[in-house]
Order: sequence, then C-alpha cells, then structure tokens
Amino acid sequence: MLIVALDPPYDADVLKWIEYRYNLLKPYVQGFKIGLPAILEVGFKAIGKILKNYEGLLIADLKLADIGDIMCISAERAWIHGFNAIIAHTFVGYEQALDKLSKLCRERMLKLILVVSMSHKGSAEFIDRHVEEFSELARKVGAWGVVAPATRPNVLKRIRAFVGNNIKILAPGIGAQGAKPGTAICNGADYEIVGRAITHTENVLENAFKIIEQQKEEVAKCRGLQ
Ligand code: BMP
Repeated sequence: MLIVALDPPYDADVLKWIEYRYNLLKPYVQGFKIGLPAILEVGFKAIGKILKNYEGLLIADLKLADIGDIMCISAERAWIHGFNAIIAHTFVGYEQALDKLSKLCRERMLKLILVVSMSHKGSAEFIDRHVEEFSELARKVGAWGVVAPATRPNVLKRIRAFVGNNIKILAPGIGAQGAKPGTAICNGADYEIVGRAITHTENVLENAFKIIEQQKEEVAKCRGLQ
C-alpha cells in the first residue's frame, strides 16, 4: 500500500507540479499526502480544487502542534477543502489539545493520524523516548493512524506492538531516506509513504511502478511466499 507525498521543490509551479503527478499516479496508489511546501505556497483551497472528488486517502500534513482550539480551526479548513485525513503531533498531550482535535475529527469523519516517532535520526533525541506513551495516547483518542519510521525497523515493530491491530501505521523513510520499499510493511506498517524517490524524478510513473513491484517482492519474501 503506497501513499505519495507531494512536496514540490521551491522553484516549481506548485499547482501544475501537483496536478501532473496526481493525474499520473492516482490509479495506482492508495493516497496522497500534501505538506507545508505546497500548502504554504498556494493554500488548501487551490490544492483542494485539483484533488476534488478523489476517493483515496487525502492527507493534510500540517503536523499540528498547538492548543486544541487552534488545531481544530486548522483541521476544519483542511476538511472544508476536501482533505479526509490530518496529521498532528502527539507530544501536545490530551487535555485541551488532542481531546478537542480528536472530537472534531470524529464529528467531521476526518481521519486523525498522530506522529509517534519520526524517520530522521533526531527523533531518537526526544520523541522516541515516549513512543509507548504516544502510542497509548493514540489509542485513547481513537486515532485512525500513526506515523512511524520505515528507517528504524525496531522502533516500527515496537509501535505496532503498542498500538495493536486497530490503528493504521503509515511509514515514511522509503527511498530518499534510505529504507527499502516493502520493508516497513514487513515490519508492521500498513502504508509506506514515498515522496522524492517518485515525485522528484524524470519518470514519475516508471519509478512508482518500480517501487510497487519492489514492495510486492519484499512482502512476498518476508511472508514466505517466495
Ligand atoms: P521522501 O520520501 O521524499 O523522503 O518524503 C517523505 C515524506 O514523509 C515527506 O513528506 C516528509 O515530510 C514526511 N515525513 C517523514 O519523512 N518523516 C516523518 O517522520 C514524518 C513525515 O511526515
């Protein structure tokens, strides 16, 4: 299962860049994640118009980390413009923060995805010390999913054990950050998030197919089908 991160480079014509990749890739992937590089340049409204009526996962990756009331306003904006999932940090805690955001998400049928660990090395400095507590909080607020690193298999496996089987795990870190396609799924993730290894290349579709193929091979191997 593949989610494509659409992070246009700073010199791109953002809307054209997104539209081209979205139209090419949408029949083959399970979702798209839009983050700050695009949102800051053109806003939710313009992006939402391009992605209108998409039936897969459409994740607004703001990595929210604010007081609850303000996170709710941001999440509501994402929802208004057609996003069906939103990413927030877990470290802001429950009271007056994730309690409110999770309530809004339930009301709007917006999928709440919480960051419980990250794919870069610095995640070990602070965030990873709290992986178990973050996973518990994700369960407590009824998060739909969590973000966990494809780059650190042991952390990913621990998170799967902590969150159980009713929460989706979305794992970035494949390709540009070094992890091999399929390995995160083998270690307990439901979705692999891939950005630059697909979107910043000349042959976007060809590279997406390669990654999907590598995912299948790796998963067949780890599940003993090959
Ligand atoms: P790439 O495959 O180009 O490295 O992109 C990964 C995507 O996942 C980026 O959009 C990044 O913001 C996001 N991401 C990440 O890389 N690590 C995390 O821990 C959390 C993320 O959301």
